[in-house]
Amino acid sequence: MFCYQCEQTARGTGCVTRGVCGKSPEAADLQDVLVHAAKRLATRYANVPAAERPANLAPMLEDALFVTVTNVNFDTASILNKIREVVAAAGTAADVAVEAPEAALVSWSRDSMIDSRKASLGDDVTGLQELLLYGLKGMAAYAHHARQMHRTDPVVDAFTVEALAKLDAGVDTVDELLALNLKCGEVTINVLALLDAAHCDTYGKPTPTPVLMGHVPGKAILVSGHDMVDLQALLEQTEGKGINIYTHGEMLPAHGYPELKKFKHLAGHFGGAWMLQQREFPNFPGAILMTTNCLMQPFEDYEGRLFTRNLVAWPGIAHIDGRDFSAVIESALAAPGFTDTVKTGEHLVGFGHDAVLGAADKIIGAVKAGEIKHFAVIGGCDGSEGERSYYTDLGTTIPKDWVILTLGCGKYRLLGHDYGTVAGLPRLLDMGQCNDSFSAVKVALALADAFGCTVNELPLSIVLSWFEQKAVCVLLALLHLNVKNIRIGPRLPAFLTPAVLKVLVDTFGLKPVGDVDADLQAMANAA
Ligand code: FSO
Ligand code: SF4
Repeated sequence: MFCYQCEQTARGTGCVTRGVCGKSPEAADLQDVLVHAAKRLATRYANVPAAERPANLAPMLEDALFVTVTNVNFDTASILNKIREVVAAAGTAADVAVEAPEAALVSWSRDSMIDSRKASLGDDVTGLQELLLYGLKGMAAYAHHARQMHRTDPVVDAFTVEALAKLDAGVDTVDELLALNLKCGEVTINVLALLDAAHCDTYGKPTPTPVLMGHVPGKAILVSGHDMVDLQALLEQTEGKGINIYTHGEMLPAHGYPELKKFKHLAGHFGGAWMLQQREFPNFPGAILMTTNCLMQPFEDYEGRLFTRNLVAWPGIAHIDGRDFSAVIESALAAPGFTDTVKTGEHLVGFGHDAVLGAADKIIGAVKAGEIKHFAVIGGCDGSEGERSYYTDLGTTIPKDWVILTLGCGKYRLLGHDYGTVAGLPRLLDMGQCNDSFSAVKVALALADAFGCTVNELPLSIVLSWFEQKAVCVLLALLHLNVKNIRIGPRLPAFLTPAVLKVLVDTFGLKPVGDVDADLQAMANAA
């Protein structure tokens, strides 16, 4: 195996024996075959007019890519099924045997491919090809969510086919690859807008809502991941059954949606970000449902109460096809449930673009009066490295007249601190999941409009914490919008070479996070 697609990659260079994430070499190699098959499938239809392509082409490509995103699917049997499906659809275009795609590993492996690509194309081109592939994976994950809510966009579907086919053809010029990466960012904005509209139309616009961080007595189900439709179905199926539903990780923002918070048994939130699950899940006395990433290797003390859904899978863990959650409910009823009440705090969610822009006059007035000096967007993914304390230190050091906008599971680095208020507004505004970075973009564009300037001229700094491929597509989206001086950390992507980084630094002022005080000073000076 060789994998360097996420931030926690081994030694900062690549996982070669087993993923730091727990991915086995067999699963890693099969994921590479799946990506390869997806590229071949895209090639088969690249020259077919969009209207004549099979209806299942775009969802099949999306799912194939989403399966290979970090912390989604670790199950070789499930990945093999996907390979067979994609290879069958690719027909003769695929050079992988339908009956035994494992055999493809003998002649085709990512190891040799990366090495031979590096040897023939150079590190820069290979790195840019990978950047595009990972951007596509992230975009596919969000497109999958939108599709679950029956929202699709032909531009997104067409770009997925076009970009995968280009990668299959070995697109090899730095300029073309940079353009394709920025195009991936542009199309990501379409996807984020689609998903935002799907969530807001279906569940109502998020409104500021305090969430109990803790639990109350009673049977319990914990829902993790990003899939609101799964959560809604579970809330409906558990109504009146004496089971409380708790959110975990990226499900926290669900409490802000009117059509979800109306369920009285959506009782609170349990735990911190994804990487704490092996420590926290043993203490959850109920069933646990992983709707999407981030899944870690399950421990014995909760694996019997753990369920995966949709594309998420771990060998031997019960998987739910469709949205009949009877097995999860039975498991919750059989488990002891909570016997006490614990309240570790309260967290305010629900500051989507509508809620923030609803206070636009107040915000603009406060900026003009000098009460609000700066906006800092601090968000993205969380992860387990100690260096991520940078984000906590940054959030708690930021001057009292700065407003902090946060989103994604990176927000957990900021929770547990009283940020107070500024100009009558909470200083920490939780905009939602990582996909709600669309809200941050909308707010930034609206502020720029109100002040008659560009986003880069606003007193606004963006500090991203990245971990997996969804963060890659969000970064590409911001670069497409020509947002400059984004700080990114805790480490730079292993697949970006110094030369490619130099292009990003020279063109966009992209910079790694550094020392908190020096970074704050630089942000203040840039405003
Ligand atoms: Fe986090 Fe995981 Fe939402 Fe990612 S839970 S790390 S960017 O999958 O998707 O923010
Ligand atoms: Fe390693 Fe990340 Fe790949 Fe897992 S996804 S194998 S941790 S680089």
